[in-house]
Amino acid sequence: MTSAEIVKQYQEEGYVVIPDVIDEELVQEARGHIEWMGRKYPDIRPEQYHHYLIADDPFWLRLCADPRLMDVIEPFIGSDIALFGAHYISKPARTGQPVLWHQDGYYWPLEPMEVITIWLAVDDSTPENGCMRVIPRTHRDQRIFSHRVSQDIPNVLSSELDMRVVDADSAVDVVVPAGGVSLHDPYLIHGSEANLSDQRRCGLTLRYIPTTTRIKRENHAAYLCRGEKIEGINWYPEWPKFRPGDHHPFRGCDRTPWI
Ligand SMILES: O=C(O)CCC(=O)C(=O)O
Repeated sequence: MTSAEIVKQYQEEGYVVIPDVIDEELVQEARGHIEWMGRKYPDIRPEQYHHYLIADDPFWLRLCADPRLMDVIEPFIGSDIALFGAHYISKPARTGQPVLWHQDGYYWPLEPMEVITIWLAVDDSTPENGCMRVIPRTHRDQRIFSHRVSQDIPNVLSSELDMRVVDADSAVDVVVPAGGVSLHDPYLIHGSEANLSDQRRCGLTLRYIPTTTRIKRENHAAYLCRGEKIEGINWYPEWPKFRPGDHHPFRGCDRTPWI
């Protein structure tokens, strides 16, 4: 697919899949990172490795700022790019929790809602192990529907979209091979099933904003991944230094810059 075709499909359907974005070695490093996180945070479910944990995690930041990911999103949001959110949703085999239907924009204090998600497949993501499912074209009205707290079954977000607006029969599976990505729009209705298979399904969902988008949440860290930040808009803490023994080791961790 050409870059123009990727943009067109994203604009028309609300999502697009791009296989083969990062190399196998980086995928392996990300898998090692997930295992390392499991040891470091034994009390956190692996579907819940959230953005706040990135502040002291050089490998995670290095992964999020990978130039191949930046090249994918630059046609959408321009060349001044900040990371606003990072969340590994690693669904263990057999017990992986579902993500109920939702729209990301419902959760985000962004002004304007100019943001794009890259969902990076750390494992092959298939219908069997609980790949993402989307309802194409539901982003078109740029409208956020009501959501409610939902804890009847264990689920990653503990909330869901008002079911009256979900036509689950029109949902499609977003199959992404490891190392590939899918992109989706903040207004698109999407979710994923539980993982009852024997294969883990790990994905890293990354939210990027142009540096002109304001995060209206106090002390929410943004990380500049390409280009320039704007004074007075958002808080950019310093990136952590790699410390052997404290951090997950990776290619280039003893150099600056890492990539
Ligand atoms: O990883 C999943 O199953 C769901 C991901 C998702 O909802 C998102 O990236 O916005």
